[in-house]
Amino acid sequence: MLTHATYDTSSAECRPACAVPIMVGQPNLPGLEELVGLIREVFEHRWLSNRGRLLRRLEDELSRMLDARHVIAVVNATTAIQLVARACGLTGEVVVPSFTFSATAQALTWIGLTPVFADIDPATATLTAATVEPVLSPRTSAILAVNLWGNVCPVEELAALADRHGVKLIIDSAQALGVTYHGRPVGVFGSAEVFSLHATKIVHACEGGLVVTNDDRLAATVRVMHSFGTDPSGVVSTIGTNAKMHEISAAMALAVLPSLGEVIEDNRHKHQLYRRCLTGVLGISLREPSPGTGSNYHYVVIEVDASTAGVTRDQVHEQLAARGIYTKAYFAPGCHMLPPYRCAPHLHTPRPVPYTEALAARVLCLPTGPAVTDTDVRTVTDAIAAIVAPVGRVA
Ligand code: T4K
Repeated sequence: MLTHATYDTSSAECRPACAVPIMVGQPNLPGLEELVGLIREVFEHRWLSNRGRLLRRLEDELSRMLDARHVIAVVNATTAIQLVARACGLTGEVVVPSFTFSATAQALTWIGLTPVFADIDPATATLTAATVEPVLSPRTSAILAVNLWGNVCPVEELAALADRHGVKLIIDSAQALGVTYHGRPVGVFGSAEVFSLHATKIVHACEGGLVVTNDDRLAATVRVMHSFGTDPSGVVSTIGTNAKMHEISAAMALAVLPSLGEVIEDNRHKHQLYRRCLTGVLGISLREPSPGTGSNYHYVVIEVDASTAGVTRDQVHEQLAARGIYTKAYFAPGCHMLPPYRCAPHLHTPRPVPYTEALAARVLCLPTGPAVTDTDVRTVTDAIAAIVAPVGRVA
């Protein structure tokens, strides 16, 4: 079974397939000059943190882009989830997909909430009302849905379900910046959405996160909580934490942000190229965005059908790595199988999650983004075809 373990690429042995490692998750780097220009501003103003001008500029630009009343830039998406959970006053259980990055669940456990895992719709890899309803209980205070790989979950039916049961709907859009849902930018669905600006994300601040909401009260509470519980008059009016984003991170995000549209177009092009090059490779299918989603194409996800391909997903992953091509099984195993949760299925997994388990055994994320060339895409797909051989391709 694959884990979320990292690897040391400095010692990676590169086989003839590629001279330089081709890696999933390589950051979208801005022009150095743009970044230096922004950092120069930071130096000129001698203002490094605590709502500096670059941070305010970043929040304003994102708020316009997402058509959202409030964008609060914070240290990372994990903390953003915790801030929203605290500001919403969540208690007891929160329903989450098992099929997500472990941070979604860990963020809750770390603040004393109990993640309860629901299964996903295998077509979209997101929660639906039908998968959530069976695990709702009198202790449920929220549904935390995830827009995985930028696939937007069915927000209307989840919001209706949440309303019927008197619980909150919060959305983990860590992977979904730049995504639209029926033409509208994601960001303002549910009570709040959170985004990640981690280095591996389409827009990043090295490390960073966003809370986005149209709810004035919720935004005000998150703002107070993210800065030691200090209200606008300077009084510590509640218990908070320190989740402030600093100016150098804001500079990085501001330098990366202008390229977002171009990067999405380029990602779309690479997704199409992957589709063309993988057509006819037996047992390999490329996942497409879910209906209604205007994807950022930041995650190129294939499924390996071992019975047809003759190799398992883990074998494809390992054999690609042996050729200097680094992929990730986002997300295997499902969170319900991670040791902290596996040991207490009565608390976390009241119902089986068969679609999660099936998908977690098949998926593999392939390299894409500005650091990956068209030639790299062909190198990756040729390698996959060779691994799947001897049957390999059909005409
Ligand atoms: N919710 C969801 C649905 C998420 O996907 C995430 C984060 C969160 C919540 C929490 O967001 P944050 O609190 O992080 O803001 C990476 C990221 O660390 C993580 O942010 C991200 N999701 C997750 C999907 O991917 P790993 O464990 O896969 O990272 P790692 O070190 O194995 O790197 C992934 C690939 O990127 C490798 O091929 C190496 C490459 N890489 C990485 C970094 C950091 C680079 O080439 N350069 C770099 O600087 O978690």
